[in-house]
Amino acid sequence: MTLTRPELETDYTLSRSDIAHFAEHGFVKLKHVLSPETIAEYEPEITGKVIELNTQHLPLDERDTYGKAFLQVTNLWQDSERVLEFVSSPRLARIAAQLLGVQSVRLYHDQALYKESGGGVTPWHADQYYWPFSTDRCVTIWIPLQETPMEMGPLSFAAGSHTFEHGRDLAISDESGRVLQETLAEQEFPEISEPFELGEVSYHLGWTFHHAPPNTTDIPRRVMTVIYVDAAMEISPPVNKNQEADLASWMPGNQPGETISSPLNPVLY
Ligand SMILES: O=C(O)CCC(=O)C(=O)O
Repeated sequence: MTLTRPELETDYTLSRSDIAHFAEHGFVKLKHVLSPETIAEYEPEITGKVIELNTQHLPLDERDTYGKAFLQVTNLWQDSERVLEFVSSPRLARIAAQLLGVQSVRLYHDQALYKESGGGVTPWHADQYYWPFSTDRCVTIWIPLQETPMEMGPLSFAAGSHTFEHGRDLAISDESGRVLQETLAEQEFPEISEPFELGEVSYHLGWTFHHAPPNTTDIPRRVMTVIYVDAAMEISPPVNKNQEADLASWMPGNQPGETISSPLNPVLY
């Protein structure tokens, strides 16, 4: 495929300290991964697809906490060649493979997470609660499509919490927010809550606890995410209804015990 922006294909130089930071803290923030030009080229297509495919039409004050946190639109790549270009970027996938320390990564799925103006907190949680995977080698890239100051709700992390097992059974909810706020503070995991520059992205492991503040600005917080898994990942038996739903939606035709191989999970690097 020929990309409109060659930047999506070229290598990003990850330093040893970036890789060490990710291993130690379960996440890393990286500046200048995408240029303002690349973001400007893909943001309108991603935003257009979010508007077209969004199914959440309730006013904010009639939604639950999860519903207030963001508009969530998944696998945009299936609806847009342009989004497919962005999501299948070798530059972004190679960073994922290097951070995970694996030879090759597959796409698990993508999702746009748009925190509307007035949108609420994203409660504390770990993503892998939702995913039936046999190892922890899975990672999300969080890509803000604008500069993201604190008031807009940047993603924030409990540094080092990827090895902490308490609370891994909690879905995103008021309860996960309350319980984890208390437990993570007791454990003294430092909370890293900082703005994102334009072009800065984060990568976090499936078990790293994270949350985000509300968006108190009058501009929507536009974010694209891509989830990568070790290409050799074996599917584990689902341990909750959400994992059953994820297996059916994101790995159609695959069964527990198999290595991921569905048509929705191409190798990206
Ligand atoms: O964008 C957000 O507010 C939450 C994002 C998140 O939880 C994730 O990307 O795993």
